Amino acid sequence: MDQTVELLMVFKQELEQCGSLQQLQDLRVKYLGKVGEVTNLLKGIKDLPADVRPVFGAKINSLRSELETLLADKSSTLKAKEMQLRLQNEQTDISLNSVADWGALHPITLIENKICEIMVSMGFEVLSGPEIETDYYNFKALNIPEDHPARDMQDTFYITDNILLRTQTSAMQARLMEKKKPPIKMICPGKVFRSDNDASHSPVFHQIEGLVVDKHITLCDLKGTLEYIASQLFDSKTKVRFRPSFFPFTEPSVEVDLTCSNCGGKGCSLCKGTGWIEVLGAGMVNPFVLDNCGIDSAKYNGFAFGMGVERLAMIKYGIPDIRLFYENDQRFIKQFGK
Ligand code: 2NM
Repeated sequence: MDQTVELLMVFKQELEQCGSLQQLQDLRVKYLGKVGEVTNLLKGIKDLPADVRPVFGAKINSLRSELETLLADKSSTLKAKEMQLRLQNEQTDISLNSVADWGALHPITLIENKICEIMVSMGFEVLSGPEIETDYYNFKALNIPEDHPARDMQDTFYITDNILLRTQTSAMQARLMEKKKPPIKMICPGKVFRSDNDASHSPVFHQIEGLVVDKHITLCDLKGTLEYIASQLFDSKTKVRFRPSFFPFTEPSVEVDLTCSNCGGKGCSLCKGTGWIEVLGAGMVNPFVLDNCGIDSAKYNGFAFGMGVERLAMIKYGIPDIRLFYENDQRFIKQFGK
C-alpha cells in the first residue's frame, strides 16, 4: 500500500483517540514536527527513482495539508468541549440567597439625608466642620459669655483649656462667616458632644444648624423656611409656631413647635395632649455674632436655626428612647427607610 495512505489511516486512528489539546499538540509534533513522520517520508524521496519523485513529493504535500486540516478541525472540537466543561464547572448557583443579608441606612442617616436634600432644593450649601474645636469658634465668636453654664466643665468635654469637642455645629458657621461675604445660605450637619446621658440625652448626638445672611432678612423668612422643611419632612399641613426664647447667638430667639405629626394637632400621648411638639430653636442672628465674624451688622442681617436629628427621628418614627439609635441592633435599624 502507498505509504502516504497508510500513514493517513494510522494518523486518523490516533486522532480519534485524542482527548485533550495537549494530546493533540503531541500528535502534531509526532507527524508534522522536524523529526516527525511526514518529514521522514520526505527524507525517503532521495532513494526513489527520479521519475516517481515528483509524484511522491506531491502526495506527501497533499498528505501534509490534509493532516493540518484534520488537526485544526479536531482542535476546534476539543476547544468547544473544554469550554463547555468549564462553563459547567464554574457555574454559580445564584438561587442561593441565605448568604445575602441586606443592610439598611440608619434612621439618623435617613433624616440627615432628607433634610440636606430639602435644604439643597432651596439653594443652601451643605458644609461640615471639625468635631474638635477651639473655645473661640464654639463659644466666644457666638457671643456665649465666659460665665455661661454651657461653658462649664460639667456640660462640655474639654481636651485642654482652649480645645474642646464641639457642643454645636454653629462653630463651623462662625468659620464660614469669617471667610465668605453674604449672601450666605448654608447648613452644617454633624456630630456634637455634651456631657449628658439619659433616655432623651446622649453624650454624642447629631445636629443640623442652618444659617442665612443677606440684606433685609426677616423673621418671616425664617418661618417660611421652617414651614417648608416641616411640610417636606412630615406632612404638607404641618403648622409652625414660635414661642419667645433666649440664645446668646440670636436676638430675638424662638422655640419652634410643629403641629403633632402623630395626631395632626388634636392631642395625643406623643404631644402630651397639647397638639404641638417642640422641635428646634432659632432666631435672628445676634449682630454681635455677625460683627465678631467680620460681617457688617449695619448692612447685613440673617436668621439661624438648630435642630437635633435624633429628636426629629424620634418624632417621625415614634422612637421612645434615644439609646436605641446607638445599640446597632439590626432588628431596630432595618425597620426604617422602606
Ligand atoms: C440654635 C438655635 C438658634 C444658631 C446660631 C448660629 C450662628 F452661627 F448664626 F450664630 N448658628 N446656629 C442657632 C440659633 C442654633 O440651636 C438650637
